[in-house]
Amino acid sequence: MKRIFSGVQPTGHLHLGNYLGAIRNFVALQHDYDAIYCVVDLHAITVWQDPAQLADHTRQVTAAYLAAGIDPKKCIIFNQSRVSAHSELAWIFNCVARLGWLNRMTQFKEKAGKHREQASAGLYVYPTLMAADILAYKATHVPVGEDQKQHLEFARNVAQKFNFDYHREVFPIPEPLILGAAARVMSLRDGSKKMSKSEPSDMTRINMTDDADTIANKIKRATTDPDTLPGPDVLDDAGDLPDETRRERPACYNLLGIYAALSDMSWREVLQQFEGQGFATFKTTLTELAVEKLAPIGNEMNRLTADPAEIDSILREGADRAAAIAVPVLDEALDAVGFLRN
Ligand code: AQP
Repeated sequence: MKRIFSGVQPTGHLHLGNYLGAIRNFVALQHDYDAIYCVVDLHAITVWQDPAQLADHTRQVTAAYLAAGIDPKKCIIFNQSRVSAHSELAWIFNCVARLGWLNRMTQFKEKAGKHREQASAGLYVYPTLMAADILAYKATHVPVGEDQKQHLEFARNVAQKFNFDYHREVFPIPEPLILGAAARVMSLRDGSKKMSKSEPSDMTRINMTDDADTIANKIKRATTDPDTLPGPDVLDDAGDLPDETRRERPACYNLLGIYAALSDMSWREVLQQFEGQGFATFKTTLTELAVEKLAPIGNEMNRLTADPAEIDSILREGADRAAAIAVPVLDEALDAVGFLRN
């Protein structure tokens, strides 16, 4: 049986990047895999989260999963903190993983920034918790974008070392599921920064729950440059956009990339369609498409979160189903380590 595990952190307003880079893929994968989709609230608190908002953000991620089309009967949807096997296994993995492995993690360096001494210890050991998330379910595959490849490699190393150290094949080695050229959506105000939930300015992102007027206003005010839109001659022989070309006009290619992802068109088709046009016309067409694709999802998210009883019951039931898989796996690990348990 092929099983995937993936998650989204409840750290703020979900945006177009979360949808195109993650949630939309989750919807597609549920048909081919035994899928477990988690709202990773333990990961979220590696950076300060306001307790008054954490529950609402957790419900918002759940609402996004459901509104985008994830079927809670087919998949398991739950919030991580309810299944304590994640934390218990993570502690064991803290003792299996080596400091040298953690020191190499680029995401810690990026997120901790210049104030490394002030970062939480949780942020530093984030990869061991992620390894526990995946391995507690013996997931065979993990959908990963570029930014998570290193963490998956870490989880594979943890699984291998645990099996070796304790002389038992408890954990299968999970494989990455590379999702084609995943859209990396950048900030609307700065094409060199990724669109992000925790960025203070709301104008940098299109939220999944933004209404049509808000989407139109944000796209209208999105940063552009003075040139007209490029044609397909900027692509390489394989039809891809070279990184150095993207860096020359990051805001322009970000908007075109969003259009390509939302319309399911190739770069070539999009560039052919808009070659030589000004940004004003293109932005109007992009707004229409974004509203068409996002409004039904946003409306359903608003309906679900207005009365959270349905969400709460899906999360409760999902946690029971998740624990039914994770607890026996944790037991195997505890036995392998040699803890006295009877
Ligand atoms: N801008 C993005 N473009 C494409 N994919 C993105 N993802 C996030 N931002 C973009 C994907 O969304 C999933 C969930 O991410 P996460 O909640 O684990 O946190 P993140 O990657 O750190 O996302 P954010 O939105 O930037 O949150 P904050 O601000 O809290 O750090 C992942 O699959 C991610 O690749």
